[in-house]
Amino acid sequence: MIKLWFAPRTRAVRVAWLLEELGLPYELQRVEFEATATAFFAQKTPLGKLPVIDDEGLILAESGAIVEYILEQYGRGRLAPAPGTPARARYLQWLHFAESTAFPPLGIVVWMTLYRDDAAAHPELVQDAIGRAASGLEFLETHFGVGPWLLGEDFSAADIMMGFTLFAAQAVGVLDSRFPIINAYLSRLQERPALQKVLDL
Ligand SMILES: N[C@@H](CCC(=O)N[C@@H](CS)C(=O)NCC(=O)O)C(=O)O
Repeated sequence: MIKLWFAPRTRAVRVAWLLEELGLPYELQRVEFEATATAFFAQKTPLGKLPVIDDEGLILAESGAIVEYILEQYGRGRLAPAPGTPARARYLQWLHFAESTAFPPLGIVVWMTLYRDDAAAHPELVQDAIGRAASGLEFLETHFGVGPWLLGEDFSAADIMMGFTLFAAQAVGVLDSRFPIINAYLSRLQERPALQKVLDL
């Protein structure tokens, strides 16, 4: 059974959400999130970060890699279009956009305003990160498509990756009324029973 090191409001939410959507059994190893301004890899997990999984001795970090690994091993074709299809290309774009492009400026805002105590001394840095975070959201708002999910009618793991990024954008106040399409999308995500279960963990 997969063991998941988990703390609420961290990227571990993505993995628990995926496991719930797939209906896979898993063991939750709860840890207290260590918020720190100076050190990284300081979480009480085998690789110092959240999330980490242990699948029968295979220890893995990186939420996107974990999501892809679980789908390859246990997905049986669910929650991801087949390789070689046009939908797969779009799936890969959003899966990686969520963590690689949209999240980094949000991470800087969180780091500056929550973990450090000198944000007031660097307003230009915070404003720059907020501006870049908003640009990422503009890209998503513009290229979202017809919905209801990123790939249209088919909910996929790309929605799970993006959902957590949008929670962070909402938490730092970037996801405001400039983004009606994304706000409606986030509301739909929040209605999914699998996510509701994870938000209660
Ligand atoms: N790109 C990684 C980021 C992992 C990450 O930074 N996780 C945060 C929690 S959401 C963490 O462990 N922060 C503490 C640290 O960096 O030491 C992923 O998607 O898993």
